[in-house]
Amino acid sequence: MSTPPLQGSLKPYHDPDVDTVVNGITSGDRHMLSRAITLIESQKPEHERKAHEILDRCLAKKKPSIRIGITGSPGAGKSTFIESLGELIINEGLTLAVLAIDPSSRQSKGSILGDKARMEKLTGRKEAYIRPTASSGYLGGTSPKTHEVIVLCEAAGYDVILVETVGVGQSEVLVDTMVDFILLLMLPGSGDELQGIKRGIMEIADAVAITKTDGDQSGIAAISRAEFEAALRMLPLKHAAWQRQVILTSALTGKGIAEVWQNISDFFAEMQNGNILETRRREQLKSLLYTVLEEMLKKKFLSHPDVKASREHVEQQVLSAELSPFSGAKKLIEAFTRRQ
Ligand SMILES: Nc1nc2c(ncn2[C@@H]2O[C@H](COP(=O)(O)OP(=O)(O)O)[C@@H](O)[C@H]2O)c(=O)[nH]1
Ligand SMILES: [Mg+2]
Repeated sequence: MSTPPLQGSLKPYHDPDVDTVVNGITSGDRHMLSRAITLIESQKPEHERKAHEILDRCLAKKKPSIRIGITGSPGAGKSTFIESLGELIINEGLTLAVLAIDPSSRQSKGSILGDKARMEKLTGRKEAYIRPTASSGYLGGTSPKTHEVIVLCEAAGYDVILVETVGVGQSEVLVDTMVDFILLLMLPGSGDELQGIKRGIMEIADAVAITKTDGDQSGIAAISRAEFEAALRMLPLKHAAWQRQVILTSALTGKGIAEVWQNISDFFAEMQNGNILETRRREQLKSLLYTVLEEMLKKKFLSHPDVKASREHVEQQVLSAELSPFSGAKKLIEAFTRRQ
């Protein structure tokens, strides 16, 4: 005697199949979109498998979007700025997905200053979808998985995707392989940061917005603007056809927000000439392919039983100068390739 297939009737509710999720996403069901993103972010192999099936199906369905990265130090005003820019974008009749940095996450360096980062105004709008990014193991709120989340949001039909990230080394390089336009937010009076780490971030920025230029910050903001303009002139152009602007803004008063949006619109108009955007997106995909491949290989390598077994011993040999780091690495590679 066989038992009736009870499981089949329960499954769709608890664990929707790939078809249900994909159809949900493309018909604008936010709940399905959120579920798919959770699967993408999961470390469990069975979730990963399903996530990639969903993702591959969504790739064919994604619609063209404007992808914008918003980067800057914690407290620079990114979340507040996104809320202000986001409202403007929605009022233009566009829909918006925000991949935000979770303010409660210390690892992704969310602002400790504020719950403003929760973006209450945007959260209440049906045209906006806000998702805090889980960036396990990554600084700055961006990981290679962010790209996958972007693809899902595009399949869901969002016109504009805003990615909030903290400018720290690896994260801004990574975000540059995922978005079309990077807006760097800087506080007034932060011109002295130009010498150090911020230089690298300046190089990948397509525009700089000086934030919080309200109240008594106006004087110092003008000086900052001149400093940033001078610094940008020293850098090679990122795109031959694009001169970066420095814009004074305040999310509090709304100053400069329309100017930023105009600048972004001009950029897209310029980049659509001669297919620059399309060519760049292809290069980005290639670069991402190798980033992900590197990650996968590393994971596979470090979890290989023979590598695991000899790793500590080789490490000791290197530390006691019995082996050079080069020979040590070679020995581990040999352990890895001996038995696949
Ligand atoms: N005066 C002023 N304060 C702002 C402005 N934008 C943000 N802030 C404040 O700066 C703090 C950090 O902002 P937040 O958006 O969380 O920064 P994030 O860490 O870069 O996302 C909060 O206390 C905000 O209220 C602005 O335009 N003017
Ligand atoms: Mg924030």
